[in-house]
Amino acid sequence: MKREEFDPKPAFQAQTSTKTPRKYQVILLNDDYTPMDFVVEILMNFFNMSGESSTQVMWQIHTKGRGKCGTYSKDVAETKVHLVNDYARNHEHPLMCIMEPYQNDS
Ligand code: TYC
Repeated sequence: MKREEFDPKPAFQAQTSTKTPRKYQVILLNDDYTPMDFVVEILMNFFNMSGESSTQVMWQIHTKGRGKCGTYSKDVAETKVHLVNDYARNHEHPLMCIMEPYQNDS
């Protein structure tokens, strides 16, 4: 091979990503049946909120239709969503927990 034909770049370059991984927001949705105390208990036990913050967030969900519980990595958000929905179903409440990609401006 002539010197000028030699391409020093490897055909495949190992991905050394410096991008920060996407975060996800865990959200609770309002419904007409889940008791308020149960929602406060969920916020305290699964999202480590104080009694006061839990009560505020519960009221926000009750009046606005939805509320943020926290922002986590994908794995942690998925786990929280599963744990909360399973816990609610085991107690026969229709409470819905979902996750959404975190938007910086939201
Ligand atoms: N709206 C429910 C009620 O009046 C309370 C509630 C709050 C339910 C928050 C779900 O995510 C929720 N009992």
